[in-house]
Amino acid sequence: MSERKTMMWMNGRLIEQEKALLPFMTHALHYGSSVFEGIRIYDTPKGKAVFRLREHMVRFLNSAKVMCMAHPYTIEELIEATKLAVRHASPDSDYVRPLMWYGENDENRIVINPFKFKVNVAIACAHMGAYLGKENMEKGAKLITSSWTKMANTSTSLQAKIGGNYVNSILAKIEATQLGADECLMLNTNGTVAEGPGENIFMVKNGKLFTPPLASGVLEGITKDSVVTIAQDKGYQVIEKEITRSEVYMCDEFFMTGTAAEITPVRSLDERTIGDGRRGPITKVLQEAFFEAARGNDPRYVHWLTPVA
Ligand code: PPE
Repeated sequence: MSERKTMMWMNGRLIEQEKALLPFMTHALHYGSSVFEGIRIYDTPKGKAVFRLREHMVRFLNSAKVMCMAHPYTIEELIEATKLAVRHASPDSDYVRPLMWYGENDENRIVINPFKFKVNVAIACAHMGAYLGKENMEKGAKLITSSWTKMANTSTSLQAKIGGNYVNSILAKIEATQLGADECLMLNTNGTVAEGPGENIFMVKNGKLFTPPLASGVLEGITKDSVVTIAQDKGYQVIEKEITRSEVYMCDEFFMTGTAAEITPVRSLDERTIGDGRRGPITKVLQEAFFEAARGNDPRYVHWLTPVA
């Protein structure tokens, strides 16, 4: 067994992850005032590569902007920092977690206003594996509709990946787990389908793909964008429209997309079997094409990969 320490990047330098201890008065710990990203690392014929790194860093900086976080980093510096962190990560790492958060203030004051609090930035790597279980990548996940409504676009910035937003996802995930489901589907305040706790969603009906627009209360997913690109390149029509819960019961195929979830098929929602109750044919085509792209085997999409070697 290797004794190698797990390294991460924090505030400009590489440190041992076990030494990244945070003060109790960290603002983000009390109020969720952090922003984050999740990025995949794939093994490609040219070694380890980071998938759509620049797009993730653009969203990271936009999330920080929404939270009015003042930090000294350019996108180029954060890209280099990520590459450095990945190079020093343990070999089983397949996921990167950049995090920016409001830390302490100098006066040890407890206040919601974050402006006097120091902004920290860190990038750590970890092993993620198959987010909703390896066998569900073929079998399909079992979903319930959450009794928790997805927060509204008027309650918070849903296009920013803000730590505190995820309390909504945590409550939904707890419910799904307690009820024996793999994951849940969240409806928005209008009662239409938004997304999963950490995934965008796609419905297939009569050979066409449907996915909810940003107005439905969803994160602008980078995996979603990859799937739309691949699907359109294969000649499928992709339509953004509001989707009802019943439409999902009656659709031909349903799948979830996300950096962690990649493309995970769904076999049932609220005990209603979707399609044939397993990964549908279009889902399979898109899932295989996605992995070919992510693993650097499709020249059309190699620009999505940043080699780290
Ligand atoms: N919606 C939400 C709410 C979300 O958190 C994610 C990513 C997505 C959609 C898909 O976005 P993208 O990764 O850009 O395709 N969720 C991240 C966090 C998961 C976690 O458990 O932590 C992820 O997939 O990395």
